[in-house]
This record gives sequence, C-alpha cells and structure tokens, in this order.
Amino acid sequence: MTILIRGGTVVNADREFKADVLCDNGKIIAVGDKLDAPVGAEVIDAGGLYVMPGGIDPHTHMQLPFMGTVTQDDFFTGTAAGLAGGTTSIIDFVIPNPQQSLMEAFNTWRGWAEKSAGDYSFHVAVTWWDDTVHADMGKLVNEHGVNSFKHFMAYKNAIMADDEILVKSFARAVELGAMPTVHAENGELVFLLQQEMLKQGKTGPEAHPLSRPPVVEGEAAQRAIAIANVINTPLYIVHVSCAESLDAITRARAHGQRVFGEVLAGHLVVDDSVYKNKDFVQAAGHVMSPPFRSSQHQEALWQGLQGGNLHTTATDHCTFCAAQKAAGKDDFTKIPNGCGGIEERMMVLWDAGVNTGRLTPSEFVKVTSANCAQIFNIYPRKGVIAEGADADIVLWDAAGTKTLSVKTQFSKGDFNVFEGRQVKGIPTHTISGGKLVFKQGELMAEMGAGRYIKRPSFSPMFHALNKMRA
Ligand code: URQ
Ligand code: ZN
Ligand code: ZN
Repeated sequence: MTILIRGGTVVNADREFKADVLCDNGKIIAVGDKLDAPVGAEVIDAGGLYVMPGGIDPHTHMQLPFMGTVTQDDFFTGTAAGLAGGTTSIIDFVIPNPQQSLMEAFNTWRGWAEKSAGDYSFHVAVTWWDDTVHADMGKLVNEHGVNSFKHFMAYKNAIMADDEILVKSFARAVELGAMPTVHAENGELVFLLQQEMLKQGKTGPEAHPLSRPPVVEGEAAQRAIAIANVINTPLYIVHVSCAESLDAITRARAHGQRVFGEVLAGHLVVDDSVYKNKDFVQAAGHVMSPPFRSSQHQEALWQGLQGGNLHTTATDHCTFCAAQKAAGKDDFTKIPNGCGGIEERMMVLWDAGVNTGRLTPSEFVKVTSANCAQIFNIYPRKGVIAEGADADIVLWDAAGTKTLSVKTQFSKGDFNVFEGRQVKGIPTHTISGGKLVFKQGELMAEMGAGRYIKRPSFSPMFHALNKMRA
C-alpha cells in the first residue's frame, strides 16, 4: 500500500518542519517538499495537521491473568484501542509464575499476542531465581530480541522479587546488555499496612492508597537505584507516581547514574480524591498500584517530565470490569489492581501538556514515542518520521476536541479513569505498518496485522561507560 501524506507539519523529537511523507510497503520512503504521488497512491491531505511518529506505550498488560482473573482487553482489542488513540506500538509484559520457566511463559505470551492489531514487544518479568532463569535470560536476549527484564518489588506472596532476585537478575542483565526495570513499591510494607487497614476494619477501596503511601514507593525506588549503582547497570523505573520516587531518580541522575523514569498519563491528571467516592464501582475502578496520589504529586511529576528526569509516558493498561473489581467488595486487597488508558494517553498528554505550555510538540513526541524507542533500542526504526523508519504515523488535529468516555471508547471494559474529560488535540488518522487503520473516528484495525518487534541488546560500550564512571 502506498500512502502520501501531503501538506502537514512533521514533528520529530528534535524539530518541526513542513514536509510531505511518502510511505510504501510498511516503511517511510521519503520525507520532503512537494513529493509526487506515485500512481495508485492514497493521498491524505494533512493541511493544518501535525504528522508525528506513532505513539509507543512501554507499559501495557493485555489479557493478563492477575489476582484470580484476566484483564478485559486482549492483544487485539487492546492494540486496536491504542491505534484509535495514535499509539502504534506497545511493550507488554511476560509475567512467569514463580517456578515457571521464563521461556515457557514467553512462548505462551507470544501465542496470545499473535492477534495484535499493532506492533508489540515484551519486557520479561523475573519473578524467581535459579540457574534456569539465568540461562533463559540469555536465550531471551540472544535469540528472541528481549532487552529488558521487569522486577515487581511489590505483590508479596505472588510475583514479588526480593533483594536476592534483584541483585542476581540485575547482574545477569548487565552481562547480557539488557535493561532492568522495576515496579518500585516495598511489598513487605504494603503487606503490613494492608493487614493493619483490615484490622482497623477499613475494608473499602479508600484503604488502598492508605496501604501504599508515597514513602513505600520512594524506599523501593531508592533501593533499586542503589542496587543498580553497585552493579553498574542502567535502571528503568516504571509508573513513577510520586515526588518521593522522582526525587530518588533526580538525585541519582544528578550524580551521573543512568536511571530512567516512566510516568502514566493517569498519574499526571487524576488525583486520590477518586478513592473517597462512596460508590464502590467508581472508587474500585481507580484501584491500581501505585495508587493515584494527592495533587501536589502531579505537579512534581510534570516538573519531572519537563526537567528530563522522567522520560517516557505510558498507561499500564490493565483493564478489569466492575464485576471483576467486585471480588474485593468486602476486602480491598482483593480488588484486581489495574486501570485502562491506552486510547487516551496521547490526547491527555497533549491537552494537559502541550495546551498548557508544559510541553512543546517536539517534547510531546519525545515523551510519547522517541525516548521510549531510544531507551529500549528500537530507534530510529520507531520514534521518528524519517526515511527508512517504520510507517507508524499519527496525524494530529490540535484544534480537534473530544470528550473522553467509556461510552465512546474502543477499549473493552466498562470504566474509564478519564471519564468526562474534555480534551483539545486529537488524532485524525493513524497509519500502522504503512496501512491506514484509523480515520476520523473510524477504526479499521486488522486482527493479526501487528508484528513482534525484536529489541537488540545494548552494546558492551554502553556498560563500559558505566564502569568508567565507577
Ligand atoms: O503492577 C502492575 O503494573 C500490573 C500488575 C498492573 N496493575 C497495576 O495496578 N498497576
Ligand atoms: Zn506495576
Ligand atoms: Zn504494569
């Protein structure tokens, strides 16, 4: 399929410029002035629109088995919803049960993801340790294009990685040229506080944030940063939600340590007042970890994003419906943790970021696409409008408006944490793998059209530099 995008303003992480963009056979083959339309090409008039790299969401959980149930969106519906919001690639998670072979889990998730409508890749979680885990990490990096390993420091008695696992896995990652990532909450403290809440008779969703205060996240972030420092590996901290963990990242970076931070669109604009809602469905619908925080943390997170101490935005798209959340009706610790957002992330970031002057359009591209591609080593295949890059493109109408709602979302599930939010700045067209898959509200996602994206390991130099710093 040949597509010529004519008359738009291209926005990359480094600059904005007027140019036409020609796509053929899944790739961008030309970016320039007044390009001719090849015979048979589809011409899209991009006059007055921005032409940007398709969004990359580095944190999703499609059809995740978790807390006794499975998330609503599968790899088709979840990636299709992403395309409707301008996100053309995801990095999801393979999460082996403790004692389950990493390779076996990886192959299971690969099978689930074949139905994806957009491109996908996987972080693989290290939830236990023995020599087979050590060996499987090597296979995953050297044979399967995995270059990042996740560690849940929370979720005691389930998938929590203790310090021994962190140390052994980080050391293995640095050998392999792979990036360790962490969900930074102290799982022991969360467990203690959860029991305390229940003992005090606090069983409702309002107890969820009380059982995971910011200090619990800040401690775990600092601990992971210290371990990474001693082992000399870079570190990526997912869903940074509060000033405490952001401060730990900022301090580490100020001392030259290579630590990257991810922030969720939800944590940037939704605050903890949601948990005070007397309606269980409304409050439980916002139960995710780390929880939504009080408003001063949002300001800190925006400053982190603007100041370069937070690098990517994500969603942690992990959708459960009201019936699933009701599992925790009488005990908040049993409410499946997770919220959606893959469809709304870019619109929320544009509306709350660019329209307020916090982000320029180029900085928007950095935090929704380019930085993620660079951190996870798939740039310039992804994350830029340039000759040779994948034809993953979103056309953006800065004057377009929309009210975000479960009533109009493509994502499955019966809840939307951005319900009722009116945004200005919306995608009008999404091109994925060189095909037009979304146009003026109509979604033409194709099951199975998405490809598994291999992410090469980092060069030894990357770590040699680290060692030089010691
Ligand atoms: O912790 C995560 O990232 C997964 C299990 C999704 N759930 C959540 O509450 N964030
Ligand atoms: Zn997490
Ligand atoms: Zn997650």
